[in-house]
Amino acid sequence: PRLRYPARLNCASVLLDANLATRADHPALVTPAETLTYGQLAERVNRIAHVLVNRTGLVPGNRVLLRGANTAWMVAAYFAVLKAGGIVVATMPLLRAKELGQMLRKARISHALCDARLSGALAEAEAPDLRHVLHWGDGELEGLCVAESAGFTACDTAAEDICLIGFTSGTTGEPKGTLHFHRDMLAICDAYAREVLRPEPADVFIGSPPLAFTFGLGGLVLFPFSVGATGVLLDRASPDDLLPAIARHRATICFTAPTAYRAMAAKAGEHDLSSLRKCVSAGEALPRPIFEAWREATGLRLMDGIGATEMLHIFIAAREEQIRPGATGLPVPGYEAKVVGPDGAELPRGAPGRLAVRGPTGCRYLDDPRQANYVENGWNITGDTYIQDEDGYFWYQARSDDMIVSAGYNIAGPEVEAAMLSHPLVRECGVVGTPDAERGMVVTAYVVLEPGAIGDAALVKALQEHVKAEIAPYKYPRRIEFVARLPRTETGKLQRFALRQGAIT
Ligand code: 3UK
Repeated sequence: PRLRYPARLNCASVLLDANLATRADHPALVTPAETLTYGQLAERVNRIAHVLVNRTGLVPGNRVLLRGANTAWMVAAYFAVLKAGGIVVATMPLLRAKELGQMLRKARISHALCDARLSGALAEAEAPDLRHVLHWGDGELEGLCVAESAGFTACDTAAEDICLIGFTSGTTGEPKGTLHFHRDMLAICDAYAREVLRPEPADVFIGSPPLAFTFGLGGLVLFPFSVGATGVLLDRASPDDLLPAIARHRATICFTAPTAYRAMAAKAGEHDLSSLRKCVSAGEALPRPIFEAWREATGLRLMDGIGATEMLHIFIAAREEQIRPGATGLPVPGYEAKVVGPDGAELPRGAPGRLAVRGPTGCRYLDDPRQANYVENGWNITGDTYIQDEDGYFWYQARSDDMIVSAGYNIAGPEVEAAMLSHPLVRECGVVGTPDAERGMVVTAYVVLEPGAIGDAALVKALQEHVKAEIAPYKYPRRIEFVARLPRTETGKLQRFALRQGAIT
């Protein structure tokens, strides 16, 4: 791919304004509340940018917190900040005052634009540098916009000016802010989207991830905009919301997490999903049974891809015709990946080790000593254990901290989960190691059953036998607990630390 960019560029101009010449009347965003063409969205962006500059004195480099659900105002605010040369700090809607305060202080945030429905937690957050807060949804920002002009000349930013601070959905410790450049926003479109996803201008993108999660930012906004296509934003995006929305909007490309595909596969027959042509799964490993269930339900091969907030978006994935079910895929063109040992030396094919990647995007933490843990000799160490096969495909094993060492064996929880999920009565499953006097750790499976199934001793036995028949018998879960639901983050990831601590209902 071409990943060389001019020394000065503003990603908002390149991704949004570039569509005005030929696609001004094409829908850019469709939401339950409104449809905005590229022309209409550009106007709203420009008015907000004027408000930021004229009313709040924003200067390039100021950091602006954005807080809202997936709406057109959120996207317009995002592009307004970028266009004015500010730095976006988008935050998850469910964050509370304490977490917002940590981010506001860490990134010394001076400005905030906030959906009025979510203003409470922001107002309570402790933030000495926060000087300007404006709300949309209650008429405040809307009113200020009316007085401003609809044209705004983009700030002449450098390609390597920071435009985004993405906070990681860290499970332990203080949240980490990852810094990304204007050119990084284009690089993920030119690498993953153009080379692997290959969208077209007529595509209609849909999905569940929040725009504050870079998976959602890319999949619902940057990728469609990079080809002048349409992004559908939903205010609620559970699997039960997503299914009818795909049918209603005739969506063609879907972005969500593996568990959502699993849930949707079970009900796919009740909806017209014939418009779909590509479905991307990321955020967590894609177990093969979910790949098969989705193929059976829709005829489509799920496109798995591993991404990370540190890397901005997906860096290992496969084009549909190259997919190997069960493998994550091949390095995205423009990226290199390898499996390394503790000393950083590449391991032979077939050996499990630490995943190392480098490419046009990479990890730069905002003022954080953990930078040295993530980047070693220019390679990003994502914290995942992988195997690379003879043909170059990468096979996910587990988060490196999640490998279970039981009686001397190394066991990857996700492999056991996939085996469990291929049993018809298992709806969801999380496998972790729990302490055991004799074996050090013992493989423990937390299981959500399909409705109507009864979690008794006979089923425990049947599930254990099922796993022993699917994978090496020593990996079978010696403990199985039936639970009503599994603890998940707002980005849909299983919270393994909560499972390990037994903090489940
Ligand atoms: C895990 C996967 C196996 C993996 C993300 C797409 O998930 C995203 O970013 P986060 O910072 O988490 C990163 C970590 O999540 N992971 C993600 N995808 C996969 N594991 N298979 C996968 N397909 O542990 C990784 O290190 O929340 C995903 C695009 C943008 C993103 N930020």
